[in-house]
Amino acid sequence: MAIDPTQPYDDDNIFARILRGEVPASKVYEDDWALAFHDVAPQAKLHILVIPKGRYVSWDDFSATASAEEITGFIRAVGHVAREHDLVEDGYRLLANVGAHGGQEVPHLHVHLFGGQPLGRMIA
Ligand code: IU
Repeated sequence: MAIDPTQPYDDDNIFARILRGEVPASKVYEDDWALAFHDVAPQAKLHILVIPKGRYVSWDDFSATASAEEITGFIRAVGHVAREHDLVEDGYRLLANVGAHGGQEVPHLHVHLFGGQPLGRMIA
């Protein structure tokens, strides 16, 4: 079910639990600002989720309230993961779903990183 991005952050959401180490995840990268792991239901040959370590429901509160350090650290982490997976030459796609129309299901900001194959032209 789609989430409401205007609701307060839920500390029991699945990605919060992954960040606390309570639920396992197939981690590919971690630093002070971000954690990246393989999506459990990949929609492309390579499908990684990158999440900030802070308590942000979506791109909305992250872009409005995160510190410059958090925003920079998170964006650099996304780029780092793409480079680490040799995706730059062939290209890749980033996607962040927000709320009901975006189809967001997990209420902790996550950027989908798709790659490893031609992805076509799509809006969703
Ligand atoms: P969305 O943007 O909120 O719709 O995407 C949520 C993603 O989280 C989706 O691709 C799921 O397959 C993925 N996911 C996961 O990787 N591990 C989980 O335990 C759960 C969802 I729940």
